Amino acid sequence: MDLNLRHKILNLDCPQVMGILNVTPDSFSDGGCFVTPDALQLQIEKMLQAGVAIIDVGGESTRPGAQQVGLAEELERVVPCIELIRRISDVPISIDTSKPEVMRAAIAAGADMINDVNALRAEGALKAAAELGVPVCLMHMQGEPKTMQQQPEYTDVIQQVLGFFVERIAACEAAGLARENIFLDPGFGFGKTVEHNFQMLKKLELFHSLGCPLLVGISRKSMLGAVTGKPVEQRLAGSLAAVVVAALQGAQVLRVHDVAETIDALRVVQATQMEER
Ligand code: 7PM
Repeated sequence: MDLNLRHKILNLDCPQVMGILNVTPDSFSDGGCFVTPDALQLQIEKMLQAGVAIIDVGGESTRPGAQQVGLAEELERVVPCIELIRRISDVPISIDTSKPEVMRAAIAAGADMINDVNALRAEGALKAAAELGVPVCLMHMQGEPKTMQQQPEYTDVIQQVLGFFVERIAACEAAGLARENIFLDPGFGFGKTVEHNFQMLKKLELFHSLGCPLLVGISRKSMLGAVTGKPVEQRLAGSLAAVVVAALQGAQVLRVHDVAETIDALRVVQATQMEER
């Protein structure tokens, strides 16, 4: 199965790594240390060197409890960053946003796909994505970033997330988006308890039932802190274990902070899965 991105074709038969590039001064894992152009370029080059498949550029902090970012500020953060990547590489770029104006500006600046934690539910987002005609990632979130971790409740988290996907895929198709351009993401940490998150990771395979490729973002998240007792800057080993669990269940794209380390872990998974062994 291949995915057509404007700057490259991505082979989804082996797990691909999406590197996180936060351009937010308050981003939780990186403490805003990528916001100067030099530091940003260094981080981009590091990911490229490691062999990243997609770079996910985000200028709006989606951290639980985070304040919303204004349109002008978000544009000022992400557009120069996308232009910078495009000057040095043809690596596929994803824009992490919920705002239709940012989607349009990012794609015009050279981005190739849309990653929306709001699953194109914002006013005008569905229309923008359909007109742009690029692949999209629909992520599940219960509630809103400000309050979603207050009391997440499900009777059956997997069935409810699947039900949400069914509804959003239908909305996307009605708006003219092609189904082969839709990634699904269960949204680890977005309106879920630690238990909900591990139920989803354990049965991740079930999310393949709708026929769309899966994108998983689990890197450094608090569910890993909950079982290792480690603060965010010491969650690499936990993150790699979680990525392996997801890859063994066929997750096609893994969204991570630590690109080089994740690629090594996935190479070991792939070597184990080679036909001739
Ligand atoms: C706190 C909690 C800070 C979560 C930052 C985050 C995802 C995403 C994010 C994801 C997709 C992070 C997240 N998470 N997009 N954006 N899937 N598609 O770890 O899981 O960067 S923000």
